[in-house]
Formats: sequence, structure tokens, C-alpha cells
Amino acid sequence: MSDQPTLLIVDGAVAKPLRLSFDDLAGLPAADRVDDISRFHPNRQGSGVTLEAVLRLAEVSPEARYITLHADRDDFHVPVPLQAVRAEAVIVFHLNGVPLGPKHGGPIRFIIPNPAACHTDELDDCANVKYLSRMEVTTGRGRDTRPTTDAEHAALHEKQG
Ligand SMILES: Nc1nc2c(c(=O)[nH]1)N[C@H]1C(S)=C(S)[C@@H](COP(=O)(O)O)O[C@H]1N2
Ligand SMILES: [Mo]
Repeated sequence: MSDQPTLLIVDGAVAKPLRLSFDDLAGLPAADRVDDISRFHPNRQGSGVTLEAVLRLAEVSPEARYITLHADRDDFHVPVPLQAVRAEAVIVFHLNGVPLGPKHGGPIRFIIPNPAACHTDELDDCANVKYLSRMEVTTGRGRDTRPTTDAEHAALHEKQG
């Protein structure tokens, strides 16, 4: 790992906890890259690497069932079922080679290619966590701060602007 700032921590039920910098992510093999997420989310931008590539580095324990996504910046937390996201999700960290800015949910944004509508499923659009700072691999279901009602949801979007 390089001496650049850590953008993403991966810990919990893994053999090798990680502290990944921009260069660590950018240095992953070309086969792990996912370019231009606007292909599946027209209003979102950026490119990244597969979640699978990052989990491969961390060596997930066989008993792991969830990944809890933590955004320290605004204290937002979402547990997602490992099996359902492992082959799908993308860790977005740059836009045309430039680090992803907060406007786009950077420095790291979690992206599920085909999310369900907000609060209709475990893998809903609300699970597309912005400002992702830590992925905690767990056996049980972790902390969930997603809005649970339409009113709460509207209030959250109001706050985010
Ligand atoms: N860190 C963080 N990530 C978040 C949220 C949030 O409040 N904080 N809101 C979620 C919700 S409820 C939705 S629907 C989507 C909205 O993503 P968008 O701003 O790209 O439309 O982001 C999700 N990711
Ligand atoms: Mo949402």
C-alpha cells in the first residue's frame, strides 16, 4: 500500500484488512475496471473498479454474509447482503482520471447497477452510498440509517440539496 491518504477502509470478517488510497484503486488490473457508470445511472458519473476486485484483495471469510457501508462524513450507514452485491457493485473513485468530488458522492461512491426503488428492497437506490469511507464485512446485518418512510426520505433529500 502507498503512503497516500486512505480513502477506503475494508475490515471485519476478512483475512487482510485494507486501507486503500487512490493509487491502490487506480493500480488494480484493467480487467477489474468499470468505466462510465452513467451507462446504467444516467444522472450519475464516474468510473471505478468492481467490488469483487476489492473483496479479493481483502480475502473475505467464508462465514461473511453482509457488507455494512459506512459514510463517516454524514453518518450514513447501510448493510447490503454480500451474495447479492458481490458480483455487481462498483466502487467509483474517479471521473476521467481525476479523484471523484463530493458533488458526485466522492471520494468514493458505492454503485449498484440495477437498484430497486427507494425503500422497496434491501438493495434499493438508497444503498448507493456516497462518501463511502469504510466497508465492514460482517456475519450479521449491520447498522441501517436509511430512511424508512416517504416523509423521512423527502426530508433527507431536502437536507442533501
Ligand atoms: N452518504 C450518503 N449516501 C447516500 C445518501 C445519504 O444521505 N448519505 N442518500 C441515499 C439515498 S436515500 C439515495 S435515494 C441516493 C441518492 O443518490 P443521488 O444523490 O445520486 O440521486 O443516495 C444514497 N446515498
Ligand atoms: Mo433513497
